[in-house]
Amino acid sequence: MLSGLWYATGIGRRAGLGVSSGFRFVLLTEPGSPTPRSEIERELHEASMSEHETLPLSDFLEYPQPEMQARAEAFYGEIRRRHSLRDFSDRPVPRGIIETCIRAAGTAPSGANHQPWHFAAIGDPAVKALVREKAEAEERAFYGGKAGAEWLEALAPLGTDAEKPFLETAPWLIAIFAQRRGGPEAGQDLKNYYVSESVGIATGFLICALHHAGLATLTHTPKPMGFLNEICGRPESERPFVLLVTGYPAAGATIPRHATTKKPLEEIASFF
Ligand code: IYR
Repeated sequence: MLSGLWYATGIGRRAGLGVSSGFRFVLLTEPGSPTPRSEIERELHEASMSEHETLPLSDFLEYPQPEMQARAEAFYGEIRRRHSLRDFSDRPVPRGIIETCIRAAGTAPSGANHQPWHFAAIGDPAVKALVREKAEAEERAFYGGKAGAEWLEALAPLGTDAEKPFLETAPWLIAIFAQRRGGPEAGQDLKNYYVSESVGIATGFLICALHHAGLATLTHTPKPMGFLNEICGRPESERPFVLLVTGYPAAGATIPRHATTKKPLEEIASFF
């Protein structure tokens, strides 16, 4: 009989404290208690795990299996039409579309649900011009030799160079920042976990959301891109993760053939 345990949980409930408001168990055992401490601690752990609030899973949709297969194929058909684009049109894209796509990205799973990301959407032509200026300065050094021969050779089939006119032409640049510290609620300063993984997943969601909405994208990574902190007014504790360029393709836009060859299933997957 774990009287200490039940006493502690009883206090928590009476005081109306939930786990989310920082409830802590206090071990209240008499010296010489017949229950070993390790057992009490195990019970306390289990009790604290079951203290978290739950909701019924109410929005899962189940499909008959043939429909699942058809849906999987339809999505594959959709996503394989996404290509990294460098020839953007200056045709405007309403801010509301970008906002909704960012909301979609914000639903991504993250370490301890800390959502360690910030999306700075740049539509102001003067700010885009500044981003272009700073990015091209870094890229000139990169393509001028800083990258090293092997990297430049790997990039050759893409035909990229230090000129980044799309940074001004495209209607939106979304600078994505990874937050080392934060928390599940705004204004917190806790340690974040699996930051790169989380921000990578959210970026993937954003790319899919923009594509699904009918926009082209480019994951652009000027290196280094610390200048984005200054331009976007983000603190040093945030690391620029990627600059996502989005908008409509220019008339007659092309893509490098090299980027369209994808590894077959047999090469990228194994089943056990
Ligand atoms: N940051 C450069 C170089 C570049 C690097 C990789 I890896 C790419 O897949 C593409 C480009 C640039 O954006 O041009």
